[in-house]
Amino acid sequence: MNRNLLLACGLASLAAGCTSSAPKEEKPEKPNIIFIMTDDHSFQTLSAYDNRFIQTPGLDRIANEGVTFTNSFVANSICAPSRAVMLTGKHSHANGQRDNSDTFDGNQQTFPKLLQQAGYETALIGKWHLRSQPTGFDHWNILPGQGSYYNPDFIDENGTTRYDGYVTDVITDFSTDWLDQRDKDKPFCLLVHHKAVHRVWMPPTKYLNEFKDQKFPLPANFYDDYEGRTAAAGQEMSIINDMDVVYDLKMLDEEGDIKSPYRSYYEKGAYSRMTDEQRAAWDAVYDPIIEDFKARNLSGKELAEWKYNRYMQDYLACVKSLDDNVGRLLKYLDDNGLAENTLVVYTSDQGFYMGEHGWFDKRFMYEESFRTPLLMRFPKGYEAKIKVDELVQNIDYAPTFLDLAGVAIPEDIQGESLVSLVDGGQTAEWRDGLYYHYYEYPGEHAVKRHYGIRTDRYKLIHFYNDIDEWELYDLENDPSEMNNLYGKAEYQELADKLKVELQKLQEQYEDPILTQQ
Ligand code: SGN
Ligand code: CA
Repeated sequence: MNRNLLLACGLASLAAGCTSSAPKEEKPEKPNIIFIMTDDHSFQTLSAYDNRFIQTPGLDRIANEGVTFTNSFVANSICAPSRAVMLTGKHSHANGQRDNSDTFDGNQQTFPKLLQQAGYETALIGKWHLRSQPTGFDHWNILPGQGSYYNPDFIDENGTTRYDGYVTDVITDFSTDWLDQRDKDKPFCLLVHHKAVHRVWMPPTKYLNEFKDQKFPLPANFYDDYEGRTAAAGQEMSIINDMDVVYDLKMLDEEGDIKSPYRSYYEKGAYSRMTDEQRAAWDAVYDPIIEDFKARNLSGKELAEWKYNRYMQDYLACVKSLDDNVGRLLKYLDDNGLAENTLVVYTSDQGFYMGEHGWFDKRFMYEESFRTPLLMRFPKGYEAKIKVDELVQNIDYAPTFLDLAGVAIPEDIQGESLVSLVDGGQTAEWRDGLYYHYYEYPGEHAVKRHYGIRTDRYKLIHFYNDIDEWELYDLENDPSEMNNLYGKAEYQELADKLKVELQKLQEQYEDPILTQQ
């Protein structure tokens, strides 16, 4: 078992060899569940995982009082597919949501429906992005599509309504409002699904100055030349080439000297939603940045690094507001006597590049986007304060929730309950390989279709469709995945072995791609 028991043991119990078995409190039979998910939140910007860039005390509280999954991954690193994976506990081919353009089949089995049948009151607030109307929720209030940062529209059964405020605050307000007025005789399951920190990373006005003057260390592979990696070379998610100074980085000068094909998307979409007061606060910070940017007339590496820093400054300010709001929700649970009988889960729909390989966005099976943060604070009675190092994936969330709620896990669910990794220690049979499959090509950011396997040390990826290329990485010696070992004679045996394991996973999960190879 890989659990880091050091964290589990207080000093006193360490002295006693950590065998002390103080009688555990009784577990709640049907604990409440709060499933907080953000959009595009990288583990690099959550201090429980990595504290180089920002401190996130609100989120870290879940880690400190609960479980940090150190090897948490997604099945398909893109929004709508990730959401469908989580709702169903099944890989994308099995739930039908392969990419963002598919419409989720809301008639299928999902964990909210199963919890509802078991007597839970269920609610969904925030980003949904699955096109079809939510099913399995007693209450839902969702953003249309990607939603807006400022004064967002929400859709519920009665139609669309615009609300004042900043989206992360509004979603949290709606969540606590729902908790206030829920049926208190029932256990609840609340999905709090944030828009933040999705592109175009618009911070709340109160945090516009927070990171404004900070410079961040460039990732060592920021100027990656993608040698030996054809698909990586062909992407369109590079900070240098694809990040737009007006659209992404808000350099909307009044004179229109800064040219951009996306100027009006930002101006008419995001920027124009602000109230006069919000816009005045926004301009007070951005106008001097715009003037300075124009005066410097940057190019080459100077421009690239200026873009990287501005991106980080905006992104981190969005994370800060998210962190405040998670802290606020946790405080609500404290103040309302709900902390002890509620599972609190924090995750993102996938990871994100903070300039590694020169990128923003996600999609690839490389570590930064394949991984996702996963923190869980269990209800009383469960072993808490541990790290779990086993390979876990977002197919595992649905069975975990069902398991905790005492609901039988249907046979067709492909994930495994994580409860045994946390409590009970029956981990001998845990998986030693993860399966991944990404489909959105042709599409925005031009990431080729690919599938692959990751073990604790190695990763084998096959890019297919209009190319046929394999990549093999030794994550121990090459954690940044710069050196494709596929095709090298000394790694042939390893590649062959991994191909067999990959095929076994495709058989196990019944991915139809297997028959097309
Ligand atoms: C939008 C973004 C993309 C992003 C996708 C998917 N472009 O289309 O940069 O990759 O969403 O993101 S934007 O111009 O609209 O910002 S996802 O998280 O919803 O899958
Ligand atoms: Ca996303």
